[in-house]
Amino acid sequence: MVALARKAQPPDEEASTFAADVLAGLAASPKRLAPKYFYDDAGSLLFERITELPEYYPTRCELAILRARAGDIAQLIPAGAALVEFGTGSTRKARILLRAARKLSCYVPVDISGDMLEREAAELRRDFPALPVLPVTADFTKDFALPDAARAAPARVGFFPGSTIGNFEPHEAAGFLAHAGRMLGPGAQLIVGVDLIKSADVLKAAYNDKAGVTAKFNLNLLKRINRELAGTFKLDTFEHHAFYNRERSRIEMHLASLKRQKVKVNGETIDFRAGETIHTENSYKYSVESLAALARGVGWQPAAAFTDPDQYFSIQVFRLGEESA
Ligand code: AVI
Repeated sequence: MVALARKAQPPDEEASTFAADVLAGLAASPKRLAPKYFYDDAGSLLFERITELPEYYPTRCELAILRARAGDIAQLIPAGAALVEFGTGSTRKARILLRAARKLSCYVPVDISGDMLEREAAELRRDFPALPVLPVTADFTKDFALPDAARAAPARVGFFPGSTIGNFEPHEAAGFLAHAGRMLGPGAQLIVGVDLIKSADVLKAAYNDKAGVTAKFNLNLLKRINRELAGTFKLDTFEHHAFYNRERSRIEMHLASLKRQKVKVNGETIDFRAGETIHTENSYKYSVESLAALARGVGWQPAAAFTDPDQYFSIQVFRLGEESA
């Protein structure tokens, strides 16, 4: 599903980047692994299961906002604009916008996973026969070439749902927003789905589900290292930890070693103290204002913000350029 900042590179290079990143992360203090590595095939399926969990509200809330407010969002989109989705996994959310915004000139889903993109594009073409669907296989965090039709459109509107922005460090999130502005160009808009700051109990429950799917998702990273990098992690000696760091407005996910132990990865030995953790993910939560401040800092002006009745999640629309008086 989410292809967080993965590299568009040949499989061999991708494998050696994974190996180098894992070894560097496990040699660091504190130990860390990048969340982009969660999403192998098994991890992507586990994430899909997470989105259906009763405790995991973000996907449900975002879909509800999109369904309720697609007409309002569509009204903000200039006629003839190209819709560019950054990191499209499934097109489920885009479809809601596409149904409401009938005057788009084309839809450009961008993702690292070309196979999935082509499958989704074929289905979309069947369901929206009048809409040119122009997939681009690329790492959406890096520069990529937009199709001619999107470049020729009177404006480009970015779509970045799923609170994927929350998995970036704030400086990376600002960097991504600036990059999106450069890619989309003058007159652009950006529609961003962002999880909101809320009660720690609701947040903690969402990342510590009773069925243990999030724990499996987290531990799957060690399984992946065992499989792809000759790792010797014993999964029953590591435990999923997820907690809310209030000062930094983020859920942190860690894998804690239940004992002192040595683990091998690609022939290198890594020592763990009992209780030592590998930090695997941050999921930052924003307020409407704090995201707007970040976006303003790199040239975007807030145009609208939509939330669900509980104010759990938001869809925020930004425009490039001067703030209107
Ligand atoms: C993809 N991303 C927005 C999810 C999140 O909530 O930060 C990933 C996730 N991690 C644990 N559960 C879901």
